[in-house]
Amino acid sequence: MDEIYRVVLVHKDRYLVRREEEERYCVLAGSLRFREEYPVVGDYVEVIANPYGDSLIRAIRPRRTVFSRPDRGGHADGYVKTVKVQPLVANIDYVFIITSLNRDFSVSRIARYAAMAVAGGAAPVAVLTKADACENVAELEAQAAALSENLRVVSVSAYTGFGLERLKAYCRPGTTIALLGSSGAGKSTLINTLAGREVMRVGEIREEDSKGRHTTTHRELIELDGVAFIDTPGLRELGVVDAEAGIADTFSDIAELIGQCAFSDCTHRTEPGCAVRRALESGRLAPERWEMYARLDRENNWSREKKNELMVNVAKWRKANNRAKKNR
Ligand SMILES: Nc1nc2c(ncn2[C@@H]2O[C@H](COP(=O)(O)OP(=O)(O)OP(=O)(O)O)[C@@H](O)[C@H]2O)c(=O)[nH]1
Ligand SMILES: [Mg+2]
Ligand SMILES: [Zn+2]
Repeated sequence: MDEIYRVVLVHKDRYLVRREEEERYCVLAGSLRFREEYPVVGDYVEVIANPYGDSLIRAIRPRRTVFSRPDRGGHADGYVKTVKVQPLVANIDYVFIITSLNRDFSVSRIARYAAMAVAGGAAPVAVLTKADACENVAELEAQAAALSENLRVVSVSAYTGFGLERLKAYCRPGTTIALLGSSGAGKSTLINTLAGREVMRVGEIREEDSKGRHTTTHRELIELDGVAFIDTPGLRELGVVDAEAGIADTFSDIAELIGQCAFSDCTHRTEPGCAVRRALESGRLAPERWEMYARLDRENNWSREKKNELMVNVAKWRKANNRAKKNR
């Protein structure tokens, strides 16, 4: 009989899975490997238990939500051949976008995470950390809140406990919360604070640029009082892919304007009846905001093209492979 477990940690090709208190290590069934279907932390999987060694993951349950990123195969912008969609965590309710209230604070970065969270079906919450070390918390909080009417914003300090009560409103039993953001933003510290003990290792940040040193190296699911938290290693940068809905939801005001343009394929440059231009000229839409949107939109389109190239390549390969088989 197959049992349903949840993936809590991935170690190369071994998976630590948990069901209630019971944990076991698993490997993937050949059929999954063949189809290149790899479980991620947060996935529910069907397991054939083996009392003598590694158990077997036979199938991945359909994902309710997912947080993904574009994988550019390690290439720099100009050299990217193809973009793949890489799921990082699955079946999450909230994405806590962990951003420190220091030099590392960036609204456009929050926008990327928010767009990708919504794109995968999860609700984004901007969690602004280290409020104790910041003199203009209210100002930065207002900047983050102005990003999107669909984004919730909470400032916290793990040191003083400031804001933690507001954060606990999201931590209902049965909820899964992924903590994502740059290295050194305080993801692991926050989990430790919520746990009231050290469950995750915490690292120092460099004074000169407020950046962290990638202390957390694996994505890991930790359960605290029925709430599943997924700690993740800091991401250097987050691209966008398949994010149309997420971008439109984050910039709902701009999506609405675009819907009012006279031409459905308006490029918002010189066309008559462009609602975006009108809003920019009247000052109703700030140019920085438009630029932030436009950059994400361009990047998302670029990812889509690169992704399609990948599909074309796979199709070509299949065709060639079939031809070779026939000729054999
Ligand atoms: N002043 C202040 N510092 C904090 C707070 N929370 C975390 N820090 C510090 O920030 C540094 C980085 O914290 P971590 O929790 O390791 O950061 P992380 O996001 O898990 O980093 P990675 O695991 O590398 O992705 C540590 O030196 C923490 O002590 C806070 O609320 N206030
Ligand atoms: Mg960490
Ligand atoms: Zn227009």
